[in-house]
Amino acid sequence: MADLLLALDVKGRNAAVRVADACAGEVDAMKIGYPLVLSAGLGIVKDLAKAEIPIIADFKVADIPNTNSLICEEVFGAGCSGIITHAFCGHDSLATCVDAAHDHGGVCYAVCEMSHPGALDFLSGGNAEKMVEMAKAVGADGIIAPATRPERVGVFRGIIGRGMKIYSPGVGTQGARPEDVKMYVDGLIVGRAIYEATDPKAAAHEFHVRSK
Ligand code: OMP
Repeated sequence: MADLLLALDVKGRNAAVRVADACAGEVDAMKIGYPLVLSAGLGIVKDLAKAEIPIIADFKVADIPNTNSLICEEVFGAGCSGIITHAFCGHDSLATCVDAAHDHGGVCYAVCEMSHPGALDFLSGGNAEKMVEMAKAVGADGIIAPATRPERVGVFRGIIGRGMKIYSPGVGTQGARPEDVKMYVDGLIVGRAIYEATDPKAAAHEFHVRSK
């Protein structure tokens, strides 16, 4: 069964804590990113700790190694257990994040192909495959790959084998279905279809069941 990773893209502390508490027991991890951290501050990591759900920081880190390193220090110092970075900045930028994560006992996932249509405007023609190879070479714990293109996730799984994780966004509001991609992935990333639901816990439960 694929894990369920809640993308907590709500704004403000109260909304975040309400959704996180409601979903406790139904999600395996939570992902926080710019919408929540810019509105509530990085202290939100401590505010969410009560839900006892591992927190992954999705800052899609994309800078030179030194800046990436500074970002990672803040993320892991705040109490996050993982970080999501872009892969396209190259091996040294990505390796810095992987090493920082491992130094803190955390994990690093590299975005190798995105889920929206425009993702293919520039990063096509075999570049995603090269990023997946690079992520494997520098010891990343896993990759982010699009549920909106299940056949591509299958290709990436073929490259990395079962030694690395694949987490996949795009199910729910972006139109993909868990049933089409669950065989390739270790986890599904779901945001709006859960946090905008009238009953977020019930919505999370349904995704859990459908990812079995
Ligand atoms: P929903 O579309 O609301 O389910 O949210 C999807 C979540 O996954 C958001 O937090 C996005 O930022 C994130 N995401 C994508 O949607 N597509 C990608 O290619 C990569 C990510 C990601 O890195 O998590």
